[in-house]
Amino acid sequence: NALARELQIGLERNEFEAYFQPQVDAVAGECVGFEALLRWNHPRRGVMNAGQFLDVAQRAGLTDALDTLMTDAACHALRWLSDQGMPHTSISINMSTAQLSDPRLLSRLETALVKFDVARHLLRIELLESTLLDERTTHFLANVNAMVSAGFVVELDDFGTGHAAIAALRKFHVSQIKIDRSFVRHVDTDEDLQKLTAAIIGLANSLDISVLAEGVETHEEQARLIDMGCRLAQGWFYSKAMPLSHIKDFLTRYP
Ligand code: G
Ligand code: G
Ligand code: MN
Ligand code: NA
Repeated sequence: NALARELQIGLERNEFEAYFQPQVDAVAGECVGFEALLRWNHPRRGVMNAGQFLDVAQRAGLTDALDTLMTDAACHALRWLSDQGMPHTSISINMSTAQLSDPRLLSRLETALVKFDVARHLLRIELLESTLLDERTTHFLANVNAMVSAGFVVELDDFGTGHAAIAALRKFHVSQIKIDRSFVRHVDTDEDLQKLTAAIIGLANSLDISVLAEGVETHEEQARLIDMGCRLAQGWFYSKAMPLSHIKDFLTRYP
C-alpha cells in the first residue's frame, strides 16, 4: 500500500528520528531518565507518532531497520548525556514481540552499547504485559531471561491494562512497572482510580519493584501520586517527547 511505500522511501531518506520524553523524580525535581519514542518527519504530513505507522511498518517488514535506528539513537543519546555530566540518566526503549523473538537481539544490543561506549544498565527495555505472555517462539523466553542475566533493566509498560499483570511479575525479573495512563488520569478526583492505583503502588513496593506513573498531565495528579508513594513520573506535565537537541533546555529546569 501507499504508506508502506512511503515508509521505505522515508527510511532511505532518513526521515525517522528518536524523540525523548523525560522521566522525573517529582519530589526531587530531577530528571532520572528518558523514554525513546519513534517519530517520522513526514515531508507532507509533518511529525508522525509511532502509533500512526508501526503496524504498517510491521506488515511491510520494515521494523528491523527502525529497531536498529532506535537502539543506536538511544545509545547515542546516552553517550551525549554522559558527556554532559549526567552518567546516571537512563534511556528506555520499547520492544516489540518480533524484536524479542529475534535470536540476534542480545548481540545487536551489545554492538550498539560498544559502538557508543555506554553502560548496559542505562539502556532500559520496556515490555508490554501482553508481550510477556505471548511466548510464540523459543527465543522469546531465552531473550528476556538473557537480557536480565546480562544486566539490562527490564520494565513492564502499560501496567494494569492486560489480564496477567501479576503472572508476568512472577515469571520475569522486572525492575520497574509503569502504571498505565488510564489509572493516572483523574487519579486526583476519582476514588476508585485512587484505590486501584494505591494497590498497584503497594504491590510494587512489597515486591521491591520501582514504580513510575505514566501520562501525568496536571499538578494535582502529581500531588496525589506523591501522596500515594509514587515519586517517579512521566507525562505532558513535565514535557512531551522531544528531539535530542531540545533536551539541554529541559535539563536546565529538571537537572
Ligand atoms: O508516542 P507514540 O504515540 O508514538 O506511541 C505510540 C505507541 O508506539 C506506544 O505504545 C509506544 O510504546 C510505541 N512505540 C513508540 N516508539 C516505539 C519503538 O521504537 N518501538 C516499538 N516497538 N514501539 C514504539
Ligand atoms: O505505550 P507507551 O506507554 O510506550 O506509549 C507512550 C505514549 O503515551 C506515546 O504515544 C506518548 O506520546 C503518550 N504520552 C506520553 N505522555 C502523555 C501524557 O501525559 N498524556 C497523554 N495523553 N499521552 C501521553
Ligand atoms: Mn512505553
Ligand atoms: Na506505557
